[in-house]
Amino acid sequence: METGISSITREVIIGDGHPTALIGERINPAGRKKLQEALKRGDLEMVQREALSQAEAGADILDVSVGTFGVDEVKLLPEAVQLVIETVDLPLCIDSAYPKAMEAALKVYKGKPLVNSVTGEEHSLARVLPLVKDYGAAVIGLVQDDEGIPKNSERRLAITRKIVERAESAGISRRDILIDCLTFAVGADPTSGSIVIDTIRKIKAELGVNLTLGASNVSFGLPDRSLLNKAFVAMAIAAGVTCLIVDVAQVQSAVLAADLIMGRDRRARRYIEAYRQRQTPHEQKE
Ligand code: THG
Repeated sequence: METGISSITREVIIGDGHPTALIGERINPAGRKKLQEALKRGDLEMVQREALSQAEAGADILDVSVGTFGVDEVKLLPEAVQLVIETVDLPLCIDSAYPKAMEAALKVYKGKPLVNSVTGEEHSLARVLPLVKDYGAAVIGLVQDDEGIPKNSERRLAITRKIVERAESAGISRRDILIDCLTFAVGADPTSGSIVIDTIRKIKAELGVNLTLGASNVSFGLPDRSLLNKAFVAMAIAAGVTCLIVDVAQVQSAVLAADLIMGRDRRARRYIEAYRQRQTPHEQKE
């Protein structure tokens, strides 16, 4: 199963046998006061800087979210998308809970983006799936429905079945669906990590779709977040995710290691190349 996402000039293939695709999470005001204030003023300079630094760090795709209190997303999201596509040539993952803002952003995008996201809730399926179809996008499906987010993998799998069925009947190919098993902080609920790992395995075995994960949520509120995030991305890759929404600079080393261990980096080419780039000129001489 392969999902293709594209900008005008680049295509990223998500699937087994390919390196884990990394979606840079940092164009997102959640938990970031300065970015929130800038977005409220309509100032997109930080957005542009985050686009450049994440591309430099090796992101394959960039998530773009401007959702915060006091921002008109219908106006600002397309402006942010426009600026990011003028700044870097990576494909984008357009992140908004508002279908109107999503549509405004899809209108300015060029290529095949990822829509983040649809849920199993009726209102979401009804509004978002037609947009995905009309604009020829791919979509992230979240395992949430009108009853909420289930605490067990069987019901998360059932919501996935529903999303896949409804997307297929809306004319969207199964290839263009990525399922996100939804990560919550392990500091708040000690079962939230294992539910995700368990659900990934079940969905992969039954439906074969590509899977993504907003992995950084696992470490909210705990010290040494990067250690937890790195351990979690490695486990998620072993369980079968093919794409991750992460702080790329933070977890890339763990992703490269996990990809190599899981046979997704033939002849260790990417791992060795990254290792070489980390060496100082002095060490390289030896
Ligand atoms: N699934 C999908 N989309 C998502 C998420 C998901 N989009 C949003 C989010 N979750 C993923 N993005 C982030 C972005 C930032 C952080 C976590 C997830 C984060 N921010 C720090 C904080 O809040 O403490 C601040 C970072 C900083 O200051 O540098 O952790 O799950 N489909």
